[in-house]
Amino acid sequence: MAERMWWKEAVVYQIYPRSFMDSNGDGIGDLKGILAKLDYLKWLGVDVVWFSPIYESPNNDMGYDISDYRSIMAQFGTMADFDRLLSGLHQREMRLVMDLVVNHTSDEHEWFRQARAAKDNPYRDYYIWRQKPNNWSSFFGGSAWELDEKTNEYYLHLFSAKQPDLNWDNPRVRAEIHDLMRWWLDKGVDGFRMDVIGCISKTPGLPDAPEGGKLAWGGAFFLNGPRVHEYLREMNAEVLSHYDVMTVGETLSVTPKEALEYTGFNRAELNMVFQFELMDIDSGPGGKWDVRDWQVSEFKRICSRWQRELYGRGWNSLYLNNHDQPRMVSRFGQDGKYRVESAKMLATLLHTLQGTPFIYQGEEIGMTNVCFERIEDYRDIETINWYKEQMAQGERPVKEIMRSICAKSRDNARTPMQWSEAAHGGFTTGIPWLRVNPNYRTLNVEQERADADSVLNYYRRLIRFRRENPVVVYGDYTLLEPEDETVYAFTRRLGEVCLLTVLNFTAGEQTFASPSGLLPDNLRLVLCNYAGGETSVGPTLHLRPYEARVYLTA
Ligand code: TEU
Ligand code: CA
Repeated sequence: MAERMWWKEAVVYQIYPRSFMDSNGDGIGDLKGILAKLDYLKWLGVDVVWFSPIYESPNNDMGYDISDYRSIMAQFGTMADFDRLLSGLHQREMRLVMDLVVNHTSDEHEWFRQARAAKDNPYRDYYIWRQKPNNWSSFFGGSAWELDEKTNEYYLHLFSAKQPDLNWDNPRVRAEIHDLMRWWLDKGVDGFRMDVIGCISKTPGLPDAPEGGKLAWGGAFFLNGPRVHEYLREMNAEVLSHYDVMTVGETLSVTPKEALEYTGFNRAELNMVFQFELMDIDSGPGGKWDVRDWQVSEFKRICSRWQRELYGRGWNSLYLNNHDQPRMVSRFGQDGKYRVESAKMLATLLHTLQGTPFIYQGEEIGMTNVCFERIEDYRDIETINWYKEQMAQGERPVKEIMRSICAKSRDNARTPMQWSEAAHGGFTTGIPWLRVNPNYRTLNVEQERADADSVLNYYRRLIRFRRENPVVVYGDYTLLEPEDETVYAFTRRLGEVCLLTVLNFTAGEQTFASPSGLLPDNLRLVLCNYAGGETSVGPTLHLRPYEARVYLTA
């Protein structure tokens, strides 16, 4: 059994502060709003809360463009509000993980203001400058280079032009980052989620991407780059190892083998990373907007590879959605007739795989994608840029463009939290910065709290179940029937204890031939998203649409 650690046993809840709870009617979620909901989080049973960025920011990318790492965004509140929030969490025995966005800053950060002022400014080398851009495209469309008129050179921005990349090869930059991390840790925060941390080391010389025309994807030269592990080991030695914290790195396009280089128990880098293989399952060759069908066997293959390859050597993070992804129930389940059943089925997967589960706000009530009809209703820079680019190219009908946006826009996840059937879901008394999903009247926290069979109360049960059964945290993993295209079934074992999860991934009834010979005969049903099912494991299981069952040795 792996060494016991609090962050392995924890369930994490991600808050997107802008959309969680507005306390003063300006339509923007804030820290006082979160403070008012701490008892809700405690009631739900989560152990750790992660805040998407709350630092001072011009909000070009909704807080992922930071202009001051040591102050709170005025729209969200004050440092005093933050201190109250941190102690409120700690009093309730919950911990706080902050978002650390240090691949880039805002162009309004003091370092960049200085850097762009003159070529010989001492901050110039905090960023990455070239007389001529290379051919890399940015994540948010267009070139990854912007001409800065004053000094007539280009700076690198892997994201928007208002997010210049920091130069991690400069030891002064690294020291500054270590300092600001210590500053938050000394305040008492319990760890960091590290934004695109796999992008911090760029290949020297910044070579052109070989294929493609004028602009091309340069990922090979900055994803898991040459010095990334050196920088993380240094960060660990300088900062992290001096505190009892958890860390999770966002690493685009990592394989399990690469993930072990970040999270291996003997590596002294990070505790876990977010992988994207599962998130890419419905993306075609044209990237995320090129939506394609996916197969249950493929879904199982991806999950199982991560389960097997990290077991005993590193640690998995588990997530099915976040602030950048569509709502899991709309994407992997069904948000119509079987919304409740399929949300619970996916929740069962999230809470019984090996790894630390991350719940994204609203997931626990089964919130769905939104699909605004008009582009004007979207706020996300990635969505808006892509829309403009597509319209300018004029190759795709607008209907088709909007269909992709409906399926994949990040705003699907960012519509305000649905607390009650009051106007705007009880999120604000004013006009929300992003429209609330119109289904809030029948889909909200208040209703689900009162309903014993709700998605919300099912999440509570799952969280408690995980806490009470170490096999869920530390047990090994075996996939059953890999080729079955309808059912995902697996076992977890720890010593004599065996857990069996069986999930129907379809809207039809299915039968599942259980390899009963391979299973202990004292398995008893402990969790199910339907009432009145088979309580023991016979040779054939009859599953209702999106049925989820968990059995445990008696
Ligand atoms: O996301 C990294 C990232 O690559 C995403 O932009 C992703 O490609 C896209 O959202 C898929 O739709 C992180 C943050 O989570 C995201 O919110 C930020 O916009 C981005 O970094 C820049 O900081
Ligand atoms: Ca507010």
